[in-house]
Parts: sequence; structure tokens; C-alpha cells
Amino acid sequence: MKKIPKSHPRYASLVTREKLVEGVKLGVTAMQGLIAHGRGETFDYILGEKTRDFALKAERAAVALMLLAKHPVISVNGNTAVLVPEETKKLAELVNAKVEINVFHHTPERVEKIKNYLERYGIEVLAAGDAELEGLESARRIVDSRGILIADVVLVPLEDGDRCEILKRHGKKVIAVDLNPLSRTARMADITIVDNIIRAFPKMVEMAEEMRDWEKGRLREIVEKYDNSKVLAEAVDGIVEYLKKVKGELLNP
Ligand code: PTJ
Repeated sequence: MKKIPKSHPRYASLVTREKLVEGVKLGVTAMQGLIAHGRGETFDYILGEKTRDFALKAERAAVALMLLAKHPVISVNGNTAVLVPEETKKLAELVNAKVEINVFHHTPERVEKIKNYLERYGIEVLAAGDAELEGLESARRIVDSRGILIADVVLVPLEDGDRCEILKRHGKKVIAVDLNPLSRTARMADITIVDNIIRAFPKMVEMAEEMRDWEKGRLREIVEKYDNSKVLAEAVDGIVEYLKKVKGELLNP
């Protein structure tokens, strides 16, 4: 991986890009994953590149929902695999979730590469591809009968709009991580975390460490009080406020 000087003002962003480029070279991340990341970066930029209050609210509700679930599953694609492998392992252990590979740009070879990549981090990965999600035409329909097929809660980071609706039709609760609060997935999910996955997952690990011993009633209260439409509206407000702040700085330097 290319060495980035730590003093660079955009160090974190450049390191993230390098991880994805490396992921493409390894055959783990799809080329399209680079484009998707670019879109994500743009939204991150106009959100101030910080985990905002609306994201913290969604992250807390997501952890509570996973801790309450019978069969929670973290669905991993080529971007998630290279950006947050360690945190995926920790989060899965803390909330007792399965980790399943589910990709849009599907080939058996690519799934195998992602599996091997995640196993190097000590993650037990589901990728049997022995079942199908009815109602979905894309390759995301290919699932594992021990994972997404029987899951009651599915965490879907960096998703491309076609699966969330179907997962919900199958009676599952969906948690999305998507920097774009306007996306179809963001609007369809039960809980949408409008935050960069590289900040969201570490934060959720921290929360899960604290919340795993909480009483179920306390967790249920968090989930019941959560309102995704309100959180998405707050994210849109967050963008507007940030842009107004920058506008003010430009006019009054
Ligand atoms: O590995 P595969 O084959 O499953 O393909 C994965 C990609 C990401 C290529 C595929 O799912 C795709 O094309 O996704 P989209 O339609 O580009 O949507 C991805 C969403 O994730 C966009 O709304 C981005 O804003 C958002 N996003 C990108 N990077 C991040 C992000 N959200 C949070 N954190 C990020 N780092």
C-alpha cells in the first residue's frame, strides 16, 4: 500500500482510498466500489466529516436492535471487507451476529477471495450461497441458508438500492450504513446510519461493549423511541447547516 505522510491534512481520507485501491488489486473490492466510495466521500464532505448526533442516535438504536435480535447478520460486501474487517469481527462477537458475504458484482471466485480475506482477520464467514431471496433479481438474491435467509435483523453497509425493500418484504428489520441520506436504501431501511463506515463501525463496537449487559427493557425502549424519518430529516438539516456555516466563513473570512 502506498505510504501517505501522516502530516497530510487529508491523511484519513487518503489512507481509506489506498485501502480500497488495494482491495481492487486483491480482487476483493469491485471497481464500482471506488465510484461508490467517491459518492460517499462527497456526502461525508458536506456533512463535515464527523459523526453527528443523528448518526449517534441511529448507531445506538442499531446496536440495541442487534442485541435484541434472535438471528442478527452483518452483510459484508467488497468495500466493507477492506475498510472495517477488525471492527466487523468485534461487532459480530459483541452482538452475537453472523457475518455473511453478499455482493452485487458476484462471481464465485470473488466471493472466495472476500472469504479468504475476512478469514485472515479471524472472522467465521458464511458464504454458502445455497439459498435465494425470492423477489430479488440481482446477485444479491444469493444467500446462505444459515444467515440472511433466516435472519431477523440484517445490517447492510454501503448498499445499492435493490435489496432493502426485499429484505423488509421477507419480514426482516434492516439497518443501513449510508452517507447519502437521500438514497433509496436510506429511505427504505428501519434504521439508517448516515455516517462513514470507518467511523460508524468503531463507534458501534464501543457502544456494544457498553450496552451488551443492559436489560432487554432498556434496549427495547431505545428501539421503540427511534424514528428513522426524523433522523434522516436531521441529516438533511445537518448538510444544510454545514453548508450555511461554510458560506458564512467564505463571506466573512
Ligand atoms: O462489493 P459489491 O459487489 O457488493 O459492490 C458494492 C458497491 C458499493 C459497489 C455497490 O453496493 C454499489 O454500487 O453501491 P452504490 O449504489 O454506489 O451505493 C453505495 C452507497 O454507499 C452510496 O449511497 C454511498 O454514498 C455510500 N457510501 C460509500 N462509501 C461509504 C458510504 N457510506 C458510508 N461509508 C462509506 N465509506
